[in-house]
Amino acid sequence: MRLALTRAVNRGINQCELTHVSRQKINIELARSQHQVYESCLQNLGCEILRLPEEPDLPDSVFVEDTAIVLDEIAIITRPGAESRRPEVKSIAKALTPYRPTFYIHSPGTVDGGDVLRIGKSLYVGLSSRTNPDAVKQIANLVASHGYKVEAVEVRGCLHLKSAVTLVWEETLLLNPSWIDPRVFETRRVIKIDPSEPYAANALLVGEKVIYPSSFGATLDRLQDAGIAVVAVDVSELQKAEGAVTCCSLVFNV
Ligand code: CIR
Repeated sequence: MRLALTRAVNRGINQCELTHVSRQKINIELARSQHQVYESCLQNLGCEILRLPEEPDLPDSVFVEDTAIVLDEIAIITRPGAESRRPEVKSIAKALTPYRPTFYIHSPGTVDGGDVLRIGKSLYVGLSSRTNPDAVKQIANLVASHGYKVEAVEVRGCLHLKSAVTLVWEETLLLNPSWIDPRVFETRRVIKIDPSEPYAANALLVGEKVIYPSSFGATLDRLQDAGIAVVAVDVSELQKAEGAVTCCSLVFNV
């Protein structure tokens, strides 16, 4: 069975962290209904939803991806780069414990799950404003015995590695070349985002389809032209919080 761990949109999301986008008012009701449609898409793609209750005091807590790295063998509970987000991990660790042995990233390491891209047995970890080399070392130690190769990747211009590149099919990446050097992934097929849509590289591959923001029409056309099956969702309100489609779930097999 495939499980998608999510968390309800927080009523204080207007106080969320912002790094590269300027603050715009988020309509909470609309954000909630968009989030529900996103969950329905996950369900339609075969996921059972495990939705955690709202965390009223944690504005960014809908973005569960940043709190854990869930592999087939273990779960690594992160130490998010933004201090305001660190309390988010407690309930996530509790929710993951029945499914995986859990391990923690310790100070001075910081890492957001949005910076970790898994491709088979390779973990690419973005060095961003949220993720530091100490955390990369800790991750490498935790996964070494499970056969993973860990590679640190310089991230520039955007929040997370997965703002710049995501997997949209086997060996196929969707990538913004202004933010990430495609040569890091030289053996793989690369689809470049449309340059008019810099935030368009974040897609969520679930099984054989990709959940993708409907706002990036030009890149969506590129994906479809490349033979990628796309399920488009409107996540405009979550985008105002600098979130997108990978960040609102942790998808794993149980
Ligand atoms: C933050 O700055 O942490 C949140 N406002 C957005 C996090 C988005 N996370 C992600 O893309 N993995």
